[in-house]
This record gives sequence, C-alpha cells and structure tokens, in this order.
Amino acid sequence: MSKYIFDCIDAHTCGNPVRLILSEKPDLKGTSMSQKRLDFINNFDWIRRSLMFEPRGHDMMSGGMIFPPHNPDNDFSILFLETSGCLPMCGHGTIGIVTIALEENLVKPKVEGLLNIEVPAGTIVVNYEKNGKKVSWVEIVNVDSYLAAENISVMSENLGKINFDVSYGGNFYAIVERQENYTGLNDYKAEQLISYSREIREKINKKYKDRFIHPLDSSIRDVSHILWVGEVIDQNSSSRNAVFYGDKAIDRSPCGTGSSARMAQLFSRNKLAVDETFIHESYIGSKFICRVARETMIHDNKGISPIIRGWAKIYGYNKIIVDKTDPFHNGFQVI
Ligand code: PYC
Repeated sequence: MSKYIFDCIDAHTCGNPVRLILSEKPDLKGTSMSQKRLDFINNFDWIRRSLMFEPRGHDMMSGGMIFPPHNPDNDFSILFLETSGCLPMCGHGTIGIVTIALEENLVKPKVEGLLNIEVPAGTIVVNYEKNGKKVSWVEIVNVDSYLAAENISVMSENLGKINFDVSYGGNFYAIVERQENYTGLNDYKAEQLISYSREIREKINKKYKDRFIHPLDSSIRDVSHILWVGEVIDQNSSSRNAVFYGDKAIDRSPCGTGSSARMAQLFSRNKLAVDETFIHESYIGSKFICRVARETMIHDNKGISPIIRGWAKIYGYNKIIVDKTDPFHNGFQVI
C-alpha cells in the first residue's frame, strides 16, 4: 500500500504536545509492552518518523498508541512515540493520552477514577478526576525511580567541566544543577541549552558507556534526557527545569519522568520527604504537583515511588496522510 491515513487526536499537556494515533496501528509481536516497543522500533519506526517529524509534526512532537492490556486485570497499554524515539515511559504523554481516551470514550475504566496501565517501563497506576465530560487532572503513580550516579562529569566544549547526577524516572536523566560553568536557567536561551545538551549527552554516553542500564530491563539504557535545574518563576514552586529530549526539544511541560528522576535525586539527599509536596515548574512556567508515595527498592538500588499530577487539553482532530510517493513521507528534522 502506498497511502496510509492516520486518524489522530491532538492535545497538549501543560503546553507539550500529545498526538494519540487511533488507526493504522501495527500488529506488534511480544507478550509485554517492553517487547512490543522493541518490535515497533525494529519494524514500524517509519510510522513514528512520519507522524512526529516535520512536515506532519515538529521538533517537540510526541504521542502514542493505545493497545489492549496483556494482563486482563489492567485497563490498557500505551506505546509512546516521540521525536526522541519510543520512550520506555512518558509522563506528559500519559496525562495527555489518558485525558483524550476518557473524554473521547475510547476506554472504559474497570473502576471509575482509577486506571492500571501497562507501559514499556512497567505498570503504572493512574487516578483522575472528571468534571462532567472533562478530565480536570490526571495523577500518575509512576514506575519506581532511583538515583543511579552522583557527581560525575564531562568536559563540554561550550561550557567547560559540567558536573551532574544521573537519575532514573522512566528514562535516564543527567541532572545539571547550578555550578561554576552553568549559572542557572535565566542566563541561557533555549537554543543554547539545546545545543549544549546534544553535546553533553553524546559525551556522557561515550564516557559512561554501559553504565546506565535498568537492573530489571536491559532494553532501558543510556542517558536520553538532560534536566537543567533553574530558578522558579512562581515563588510557591519547589523547583524549575528545562528538560532536553530528542535532538531539538525543550519540554514545555514539567516532564513526568524528569520530575520522578529529580524527586529520586532529592529524596536520596534527604531534601525531600515521603508525602511532601514538590511543585515542579516547566521552562514556560506550567506546573506538575508531585510527591513521593513511599521508599522502594529497584533490585539493589534504594528508590522511590513517585506521584505526578497534571492536566491536558484536546485541541484538534487530525486525519494525517502518509503517501509513500511523497519524498518527505518519512519526515525530516532541521538541526
Ligand atoms: O513527561 O516524561 C515526560 C517526558 C519525557 C519527554 C518529554 N516529556
């Protein structure tokens, strides 16, 4: 077939895009979302590139597809598709997809107000509140998160020596706090952070090759995201970030997996307690309300069960044509 028509619903979570793809879903092989994610990457990645990159998407585009659960006790499964690849977990993506699925009656929760959802990184529990037909908020009990490395460094050609921690919150994050060669978010433009992040990420994954591998799923590996810590806009917030993902994106939402990674870091330093509210601000000032549910163990690593709450809004119904005779059917990115 040379022409595919994808029915999509577009939304944003606290400013960051979420495109839920409803039709033309591939028949994925595997008995878990982790296995199906690998099957998608190996055999169907053209769908992601076509629908996420220009001209049908853009540098920040992200989204996903809903599939039936593998365990009948769960409600459904999500495969995440982003310009950054097929993420093991995406917090803003989950908030957006759950909001779309509930408002558009695409799923019927087994228990009103509660969803158990399989994602490649594990099973997450989601609570939500509705006001009439609209979803007011979505709260995720994310996959267990942990601090994987403290105070390691790379040499940046742009900035000089940069110290950072690596923390897992569904993806591995390098967390860069204020220091001699990084003086805080307000001192840099987004485009500078993007190009510094690309350079630093490459250096981290070269210097610390095979160091960051999830102890329970070796397909989750390497630092994919850089979280730059910054000054808050609203003095009631706890912290702010600019999260870099893909090759050209700064998350417009406060980033669910980034917030989980940051809480795991702060918890391990005794700077955050169980049940303490952590208000995380995004680069544009939107907020997730977060907290640590409890302390956990991830294999040999002490970690946390993080909770993230945010909101999403639907803004469009989108029928997207991918015609294989279009020279740009596979999408492109300008760097
Ligand atoms: O919310 O987890 C998240 C996320 C990952 C990349 C962009 N947003």
